[in-house]
Amino acid sequence: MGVTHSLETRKQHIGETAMERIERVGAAAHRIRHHALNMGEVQGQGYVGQALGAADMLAVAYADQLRYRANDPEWAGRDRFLLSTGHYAIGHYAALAEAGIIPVEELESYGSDDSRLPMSGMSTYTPGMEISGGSLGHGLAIAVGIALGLRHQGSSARVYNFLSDGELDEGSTWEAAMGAHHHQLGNLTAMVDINALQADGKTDTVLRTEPVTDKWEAFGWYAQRVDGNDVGALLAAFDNAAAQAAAVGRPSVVLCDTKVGRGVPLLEEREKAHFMRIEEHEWQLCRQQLTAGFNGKAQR
Ligand SMILES: Cc1ncc(C[n+]2csc(CCOP(=O)(O)OP(=O)(O)O)c2C)c(N)n1
Ligand SMILES: [Mg+2]
Repeated sequence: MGVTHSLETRKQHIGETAMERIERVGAAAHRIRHHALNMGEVQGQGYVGQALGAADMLAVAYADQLRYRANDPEWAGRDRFLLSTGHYAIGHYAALAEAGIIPVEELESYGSDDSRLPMSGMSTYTPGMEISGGSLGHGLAIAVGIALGLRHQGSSARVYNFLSDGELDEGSTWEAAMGAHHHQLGNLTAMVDINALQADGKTDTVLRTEPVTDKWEAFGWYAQRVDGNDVGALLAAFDNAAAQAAAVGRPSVVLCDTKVGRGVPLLEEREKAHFMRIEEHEWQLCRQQLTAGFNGKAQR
């Protein structure tokens, strides 16, 4: 089921074992984290913690689930990945580089004048960036419209909307959720990065949105909550979501609990984690910690 769903990217992986699949996607997540650190270093600061936290979600999307053509990002049959959270662009660029949609060397231009990679994601600048999503809470409504449109066209393409937990504060997100259920959009999957953080502090101190799984279910969605830094759990959840969509045609959401700065202990412990300033001498240490953690895990 997962194989036909993402035929375009996964055909070369038919026959791999479940463990090989997890290792392949885990390695992609690791490269995404390295790309994000390298980009962050260009500016000395940025939304690096979110990119590290969401790298496993992004890897599952781009290295496994999404159907796309790297050399033809506007191919009509592509699955659409909509980044609502424009400030997560650094993580998205890292994933687009991993996917081969933008060259890895171009990441160095992140946030610079004349770059195709501005600090907040903009669709007119970057191949593979479907929407300009910095105004939080609009992505899901756009995703609903695109999913409806694709269905009217008879397309088998799917729509994925990447949201943050801060976007669950927005009424527009829940209006869109109702619309998706009303139209029985089985071609729509939302993935929410629950990193328990917002610009103003911890999510439960800004606005208590829990219990989020119950809320999505009450809105008619097929909801699953997983450890968003566990590649195996994420793959299983996305496979379930696709199967559920095919069986009963309702939208699905994967609620992903993640850790800001994941993989770099120095950054996992930062107090001010929404927008990180990282000293010049710390970047190399971050890369070393990331590599050491990944190699340690690979040996276990
Ligand atoms: C509609 C809207 N309101 C406020 C902002 C300002 N803003 C930018 S990022 C952010 C934090 C939102 O929470 P989340 O996306 O969960 O933050 P993170 O996990 O990245 O810290 C806010 C309030 C915005 N971009 N759009
Ligand atoms: Mg958050």
